[in-house]
Amino acid sequence: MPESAQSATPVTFPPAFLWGAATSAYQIEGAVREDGRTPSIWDTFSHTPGKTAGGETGDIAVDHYHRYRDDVALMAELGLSAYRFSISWSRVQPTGRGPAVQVGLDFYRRLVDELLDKGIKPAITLYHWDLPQELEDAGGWPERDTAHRFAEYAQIVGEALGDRVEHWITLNEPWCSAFLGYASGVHAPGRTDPAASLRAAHHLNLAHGLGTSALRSAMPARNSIAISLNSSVVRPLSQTEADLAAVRTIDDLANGVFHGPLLHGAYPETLLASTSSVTDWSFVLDGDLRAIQQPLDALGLNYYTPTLVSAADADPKGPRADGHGASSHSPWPGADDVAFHQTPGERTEMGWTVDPTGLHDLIMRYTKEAPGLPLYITENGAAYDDKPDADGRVNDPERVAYLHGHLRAVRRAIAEGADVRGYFLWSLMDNFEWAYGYQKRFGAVYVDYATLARTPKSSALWYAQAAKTGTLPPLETT
Ligand code: IFM
Repeated sequence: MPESAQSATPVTFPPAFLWGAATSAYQIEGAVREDGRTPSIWDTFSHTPGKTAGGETGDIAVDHYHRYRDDVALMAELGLSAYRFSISWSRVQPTGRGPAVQVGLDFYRRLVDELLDKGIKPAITLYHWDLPQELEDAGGWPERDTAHRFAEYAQIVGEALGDRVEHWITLNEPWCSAFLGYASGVHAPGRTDPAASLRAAHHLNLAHGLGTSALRSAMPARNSIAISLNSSVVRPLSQTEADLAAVRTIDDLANGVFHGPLLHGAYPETLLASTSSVTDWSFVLDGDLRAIQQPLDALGLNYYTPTLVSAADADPKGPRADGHGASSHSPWPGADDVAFHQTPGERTEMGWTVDPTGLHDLIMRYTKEAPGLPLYITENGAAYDDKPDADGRVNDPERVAYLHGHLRAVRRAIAEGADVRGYFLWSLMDNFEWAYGYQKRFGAVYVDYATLARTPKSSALWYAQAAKTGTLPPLETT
């Protein structure tokens, strides 16, 4: 039976399950020049002509910096038990090094206090792609020093907020930072250098390891430290040896490059072999792998859609259908012999196929790969072309069905023994969708970009009912 199918049996989650929503700083805060904040790579990138749809930027975004109290009140009305947000590094440490700006930290102190006051657990992501521009000017993630700078920043934020925030995530989707930022260039800083992207991946791993140690030294031991990976569910077009080899190549570049060192203390041999024409990996220094493999308290999984691959046919230069934006440069170093295919089925506004079985498979994979490690779904959601009706209501039945199907997949995995402790829908509200600007709406809450007014969509009301009761409401009540 498909995951999205109805069933008469109520789908109920464990009582302690966290019902959350997620956002990130650059996508929602705005106020980019206030209180000492300096540009991040995303300010620079979005202000560079031709980099984002319509030249849109996060200058104002959805003005959360000024409206955070109302946004938290809305979360409380929706019955959320947790809220995942990220810290803008350059608001806290404008040059990416040295002492913190207290006024920058104060914004996050107020946000955290507001959340705690409403009984909502804050979950902090330290890095969601907005590297201080000064650090990029010094070489960015391909430079080893950036990992040390991250550890210093983690220490500052851990000391400031570790007494009241239990859930910590070092990095969000380092795959995007490394490969969309430095290989395909569709994300900031927009570089197209495959060797640099692999260096970046390693230094992001190192940043996670050094940052985790810094957080542990700065905070009470009860706090949980995790990383959020956008681990791909990579499937073969056919069962031929060549297509299965293509799966191996992409799985290594999407997943193994991170979970190898994080969970097992080594990069996969097959990854080192498939990328040998790109780099010799001599940037991995003695002791790095030990520094990276810090004990984790949890693993965050971000899932949207599966990836379908095969061995490349005679025309490997044809359009790539890997769903990661338009660029003539591949985000997959050393994988020119792999072709990407659209998975069949219904698609979201991003062109991403709706397939909850991928989420189930991902959870079960990490249940086996990292036995005993609690899992959180730190992002899952869909963009649709939502519009208010004549009465100002925003009805988004497709998103309700998406959430319903994926939450059922999570519940099925729990029933099969997976330790999934919470789910954060992406996103709380419509926001700046990176290179797509404001054209893709992922929010459960609609934002009118002319007035910045917030209106919960029908999916937010559906999700609120699930959060408040711990049971998925049937689809027909929405
Ligand atoms: O909006 C992004 C988010 O910042 C990271 N994960 C994927 C989302 C949708 O593209």
